[in-house]
Amino acid sequence: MELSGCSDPHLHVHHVQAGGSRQALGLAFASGLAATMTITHLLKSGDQIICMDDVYGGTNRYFRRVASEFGLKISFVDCSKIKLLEEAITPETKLVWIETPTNPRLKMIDIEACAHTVHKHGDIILVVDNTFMSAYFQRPLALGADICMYSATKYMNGHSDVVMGLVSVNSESLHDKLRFLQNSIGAVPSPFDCYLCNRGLKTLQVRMQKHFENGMAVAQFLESHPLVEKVIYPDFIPGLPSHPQHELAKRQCTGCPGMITFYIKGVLQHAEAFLKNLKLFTLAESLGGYESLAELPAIMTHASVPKDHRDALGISDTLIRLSVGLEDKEDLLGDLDQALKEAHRPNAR
Ligand code: P1T
Repeated sequence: MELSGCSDPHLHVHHVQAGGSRQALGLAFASGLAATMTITHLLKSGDQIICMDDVYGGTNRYFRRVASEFGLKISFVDCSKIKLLEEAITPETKLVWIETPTNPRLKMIDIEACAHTVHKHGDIILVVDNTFMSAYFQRPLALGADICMYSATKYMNGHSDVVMGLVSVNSESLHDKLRFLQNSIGAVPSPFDCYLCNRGLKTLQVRMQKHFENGMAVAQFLESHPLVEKVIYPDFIPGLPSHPQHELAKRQCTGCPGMITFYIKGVLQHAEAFLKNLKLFTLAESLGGYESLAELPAIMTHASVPKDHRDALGISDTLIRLSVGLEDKEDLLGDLDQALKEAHRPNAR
């Protein structure tokens, strides 16, 4: 993938599909959310959006509190259960929005099965937010999605110094509609951000391999840690039974990023003490950069999701999300170990 025409904010993204045979058409946006908003403008008042129930908190907030004000109907559905998706589709459904793996619960969704179900019903657009996997590990268009979207702020740029969104499509007419909307709305990135993102994309392959390696090491370490309740990682590790859908992960993706969520033993105070005591991991939102980050979705990235919705998804006060970076593996494990022990030290909180 290459961003071209950096002096022109209406960028083309040339995205070579898996196998290298087909070129997708792409557009770059001012942010991931700017891409989301522009895609949503394809719809009109009265149309229905079906959105995966577990998505980035900002996507949930945008659909629920902004798009709905413009007359769009929003339904949150667990699309990892294809039957539920099928049942939710109505004649008004015009867009199905999924993330896989989801943010933050890392549920996997079968993209091919979703595309099959959605396209049976006519002109519904299937969007896959591919932010977590990046173009390196997962190719949604090749699996039948209509739009592949990225917050390039994360892995695609990888250096935590750009805010940008990317979209790729196979259809020229869809591309032209999105390009018109992008131009009309003004949701364009700056030339300098395009320059930086191009720089980041050049090392996507080596970065993703290292995120994969470090992520697996951290998942394995946490899995066996006595102060950890449960680890969620769509693993590729034989014998690590942490994810119920790892067969799907193996079929659909060629690797895993450094995103791990886990439940720390104890209560909110233990989670807070753990985060406070981390030295190498930085307490921050965002993800996918070279540096390791940790956060508490319930009060940070997903605080805007209503509490009953969070509870139903299992986004509890002890659910911690890690974005494992490119640092030395042993340093990362050492930091997690000392912070877990510190959080559980009597009188430490
Ligand atoms: O931050 P922005 O470039 O606007 O992208 C929004 C976005 C879209 N999709 C996914 C899956 C995301 O994770 C995000 C942004 N997420 C965070 C900032 C976060 O910490 O989860």
